[in-house]
Amino acid sequence: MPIRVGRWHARRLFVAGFVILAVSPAFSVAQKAVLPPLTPDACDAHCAEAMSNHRNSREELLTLFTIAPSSDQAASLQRLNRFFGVSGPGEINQGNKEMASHLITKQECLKGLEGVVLQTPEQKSACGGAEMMVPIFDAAKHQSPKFCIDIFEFPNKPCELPVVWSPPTETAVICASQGKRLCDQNEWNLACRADPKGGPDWAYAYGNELDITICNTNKPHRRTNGRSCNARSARDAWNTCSTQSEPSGSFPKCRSRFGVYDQSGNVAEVMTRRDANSGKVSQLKGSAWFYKEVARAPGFPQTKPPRETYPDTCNYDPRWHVEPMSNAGHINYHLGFRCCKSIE
Ligand SMILES: [Ca+2]
Repeated sequence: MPIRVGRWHARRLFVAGFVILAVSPAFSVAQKAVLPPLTPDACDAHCAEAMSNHRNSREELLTLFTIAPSSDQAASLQRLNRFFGVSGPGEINQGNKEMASHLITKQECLKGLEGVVLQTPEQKSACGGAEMMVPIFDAAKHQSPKFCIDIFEFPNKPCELPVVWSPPTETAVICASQGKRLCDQNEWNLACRADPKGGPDWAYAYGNELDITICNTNKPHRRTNGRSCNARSARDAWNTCSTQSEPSGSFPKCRSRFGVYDQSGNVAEVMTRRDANSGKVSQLKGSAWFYKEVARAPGFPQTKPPRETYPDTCNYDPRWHVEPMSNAGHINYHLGFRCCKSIE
C-alpha cells in the first residue's frame, strides 16, 4: 500500500516526537566546541571547494539519483518534488548550507577511492543489476544472499554528501522509487559485523576495537556565528546546528568487510525494526560525525556523574524516536538513511 505523507504531516510529527527528542543521547551532549564560524570571509579556497559539493536547490538535489524504471515515473517524481528542497527542515537536503561545514572535497574523496573495487560484476548481478549495492549473507551459516544493501548513505553515490532531514515515511517512499526499500535493522547489522569469508563477527564494521578516527566520528559540534547547536525544535536546529557530514566514502577504512561505507559516523541512519507489539517501526542507529562527544566502548565504566554515552557497535540496539512506520516523522540535521533490496 502506498505510503502517503505530506510535508505538513512530517513537520507535525516532528513536534510529536519532540518529547522523545529531549532524552536522545544525540541531543543531550554538552556543546563545548569552539571552532571559527563558517562565513564567506572565513572560507578559504579549499573550504569553498568542499562546500561546493553541497547542493543549493531542489533541482540540484534531484540530479543525485534516478527513479527506477519499475516505478511509476511521473507519480514518483511528483512526490519526490514535494520531499526535497533547501528552504528549511521540512524538506530533505544536505543540511542548512548557511550552517553546514564540510572539510573534504569531492576530488579528495575520489582520490581516496582510487583503485578500490566498490562493486564487482558478480555483486551487481546478484543485486539485479543495481549500481552500488552488495549482496549480504551469513557465510558462517552457509546462508545464500537474501538481500543487498547500498554501499553508501543515500543518494548512494561515491563522494556525494548524504541527505539529512528525511522522515522515515518519506525515506521509505524514496527507497521504493529506487526499486528498493528501507533496510531492516537485522540486515544492516549483518552487513556491518559479518565476514563474507565466514570469519568471526566484528564488533564494529572496521574491527573489534573502538577507534573514532577511522570514520567521520571525531568532530565536536561546531559553533556557528557564535552560537551553539540548539535542537529544541526542528526550526532551531535548522538555524543553529551545523551538518558536518563529509562526502560518502571519504574515510577509506570506514568500510565493512562486505564493502559498505560509513555505517559508523557521517550521518546516522533510518532503518526499520519488527516490534512484537507495534509491528513495523522506525529504528534510528549508527553514529554521526559528533560521536566523539558521546562515545563509549562496550563495558567501559560510566562516567561520574553519568552522562549520556552509548556504544556504536554494529549490533547496538538503541530505541530513539521509535514510531510506527505508517506514521514516522522524526527528522534532524544529522539523520539520513540507506536502502536495501530483497533478492528475488
Ligand atoms: Ca552512517
